[in-house]
Amino acid sequence: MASKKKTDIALDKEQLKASIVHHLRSTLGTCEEKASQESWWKATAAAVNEQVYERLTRTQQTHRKQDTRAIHYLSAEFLMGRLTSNNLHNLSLYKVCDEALRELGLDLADLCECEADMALGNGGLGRLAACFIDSLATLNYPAIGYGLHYEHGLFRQEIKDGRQIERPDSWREYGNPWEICRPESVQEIPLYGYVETVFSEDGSMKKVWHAGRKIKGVPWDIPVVGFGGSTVNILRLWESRASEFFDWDVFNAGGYVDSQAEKAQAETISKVLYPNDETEAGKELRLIQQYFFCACSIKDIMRRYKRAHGSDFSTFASQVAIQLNDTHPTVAIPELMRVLLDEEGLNWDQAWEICYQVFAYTNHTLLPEALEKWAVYLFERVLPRHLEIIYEINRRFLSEKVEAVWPGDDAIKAKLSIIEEGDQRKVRMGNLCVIGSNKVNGVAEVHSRLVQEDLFPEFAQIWPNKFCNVTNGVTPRRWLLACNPELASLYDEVVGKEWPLKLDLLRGVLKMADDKAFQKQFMSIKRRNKEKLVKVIKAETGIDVSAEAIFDIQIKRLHEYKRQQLNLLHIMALYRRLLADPDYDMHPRVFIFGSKAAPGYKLAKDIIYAINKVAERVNSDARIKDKLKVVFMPNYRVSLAEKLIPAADVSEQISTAGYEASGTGNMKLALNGALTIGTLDGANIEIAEEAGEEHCAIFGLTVDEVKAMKARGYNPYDFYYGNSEIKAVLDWFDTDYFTPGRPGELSSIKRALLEGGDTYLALADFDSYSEAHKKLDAWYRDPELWAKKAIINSATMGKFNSDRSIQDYVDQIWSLKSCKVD
Ligand code: 26Q
Repeated sequence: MASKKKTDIALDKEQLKASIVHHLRSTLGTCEEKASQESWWKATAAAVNEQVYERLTRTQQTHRKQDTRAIHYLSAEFLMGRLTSNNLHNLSLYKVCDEALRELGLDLADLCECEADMALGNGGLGRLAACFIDSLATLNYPAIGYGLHYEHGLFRQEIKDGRQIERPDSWREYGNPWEICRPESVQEIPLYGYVETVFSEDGSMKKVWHAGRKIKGVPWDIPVVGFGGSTVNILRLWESRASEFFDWDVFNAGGYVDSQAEKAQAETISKVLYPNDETEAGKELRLIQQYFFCACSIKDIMRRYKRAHGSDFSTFASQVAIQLNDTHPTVAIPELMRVLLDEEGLNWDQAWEICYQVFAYTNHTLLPEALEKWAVYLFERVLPRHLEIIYEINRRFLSEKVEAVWPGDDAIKAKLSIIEEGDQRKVRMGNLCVIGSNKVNGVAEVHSRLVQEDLFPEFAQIWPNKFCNVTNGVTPRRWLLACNPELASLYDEVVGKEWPLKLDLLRGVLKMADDKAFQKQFMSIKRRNKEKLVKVIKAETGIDVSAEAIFDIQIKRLHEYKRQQLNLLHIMALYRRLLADPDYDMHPRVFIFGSKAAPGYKLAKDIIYAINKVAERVNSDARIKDKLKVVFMPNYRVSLAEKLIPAADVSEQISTAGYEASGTGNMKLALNGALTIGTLDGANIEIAEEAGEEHCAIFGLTVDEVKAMKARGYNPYDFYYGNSEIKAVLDWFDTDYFTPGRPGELSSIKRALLEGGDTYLALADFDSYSEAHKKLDAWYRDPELWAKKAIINSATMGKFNSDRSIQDYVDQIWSLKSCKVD
């Protein structure tokens, strides 16, 4: 700080102004007269960081002094988005900073726009991890997030002639003020090579892994500021570098160019995030990424433990909890075994007991193609010692656990084995996770039930108490307080300012749901949020939409099971109805999509193309008098979600029942006053329970009905020939109505729904979806009824605070103690 002494923790406007100007000059090397917005933003971040670092140091001192048990959250993805406004809010500095900057002639919201999103994740799973570390810090739990410091996050999406183009994301090209490099905590990670069995004179045997390569792991710490600001935890992301040792060897041998190639190879590991959100055929680089960040993290955990406890591992499991965010970090299990056995000299039983106590696993998907498997030959080449350890884990599991329950049953053994036999033998990471963890959880009630009953039924029979549920949540600080400031201050007035910590307090708003004046206030906030979005839509797409219309929003990754194609079919049906009957009675609607497709997922990209082509045709058709508009917002990401969600009237949550593990966008949208049109899937079920099913537009087959229909043998042609509207809409895809002069460009969608068998039952749910939309339309035309339902939805979302999820993890799985930092 420029003027006051460094340890001052509260900050007033004048101090903040002075600090920002000080950093503009001495950190950014510029001055008020010529500084760019970018420099002002970085100077502001630097001023805020003075507060952050002070609290970070205090947090670490407190945790070290009290030698607390901590949770280590391992995740290949952390979808953090922007940090500036979040950090200011969590430090209670947003308002002061806003005023300080205004007096300097600047606008805080504009400066926040300078920040690139930290898009180190694909979607739900990565964003969940980000909400969870926010909640952990807010609740003062000792916690650290571990992941990969990708140079390029999720690709930037451009839309060219209606098609998705992927461009590299370079979030830190011009520096990121929120990360701190920690060279003092670098790790060295072995890869490849072979395992030697060494016998010592006393007859004991030891395994020595002679690595073929070594990679350096450089940690970057992102401070995670809890709401209220007392605890600042860290997110530690590992960047891969060439190890100097190896470079030097090659270099001395005259291989300067080769050494550069080796360097490039090493740096490839953390170069880019895999953009697939459900599947990816076993790529070597992906396995190395996973091992790299897990091995760095385990070494880091070991170092910290040994600093406090030396080589006495008897308290390791009471100090360390490790959560595996899906199967992506599974290799941490055999890695911890390897370290305990080969490096610390524990015997198998001691090492296994520790591992089993330490690990827990969260499952995020039931899709069979999303369950990770690695070819045994690949594993053997990259991680030879780990494969040996996995074989031994498997041998003991099959001969002790499985044999005890199903003696002599080889079929069951084959099914539960970590190794899948066949032409190509594979390591099943899901099975390894379940066997090596003391708890396994799903992410919504129905999902957790299916994890036990359909995905891992035999494991649940062996260990009935291992399986549990933790319903997902979202941080209300980012997803209401920061993104919807007007609604946030309205709630401050009604229920007081504690709701960002105790979201259940919003139920206090229920008493106002029938109050006409309150309804007006609530809906005028929605209206202003919509007007802001109208401008964003115009700027990003050139499309004119009216805030009078219903804003109907589907924002999520593009996947057949999420059924954007069902939404599109319905839009086309509406369009057809409007063309057939110019007086067709409906309130004007704007359908808004935001979605990225995995680059190799052909049909998903075709659906994006179809949405854009239908949009072009509909938006320019004067005959329908602006009753229908379709908008595809390019490059959907956290910072765009923050603009879309507060402006939504309708939230599309239309996955085939049994396929969406939970969903979290559904929670954010309802919290901001959108009504859900949704299936009884994932957390939709719990949302409808909280809000009351009568305040949602629930439609479609249930989980059991989906199963029954599939068991009977679902035939999409029954719906094609049995429903003239479905037939007409599907046949439209074969014409050139939306792609003038180029018929057939959209036919792949029709094909997938008919010849392809309509795996996700879009046609089966079409009618009931269409009826649900009619219901919403009727509700909207009664403004008081709509306002009441919107208020009730928002006011009843308290359960979906990620603080509640974290408390559930603490109570059921982690048993942590909250640790107040003075
Ligand atoms: C796997 C192998 C190779 C490459 C990539 C992947 C991969 C990457 C990301 C597989 C899955 C994911 C992400 C899954 C995901 O986001 N699942 C979502 O998790 C949310 C949080 O629990 C749920 O709300 C969603 O329902 C679920 O779809």
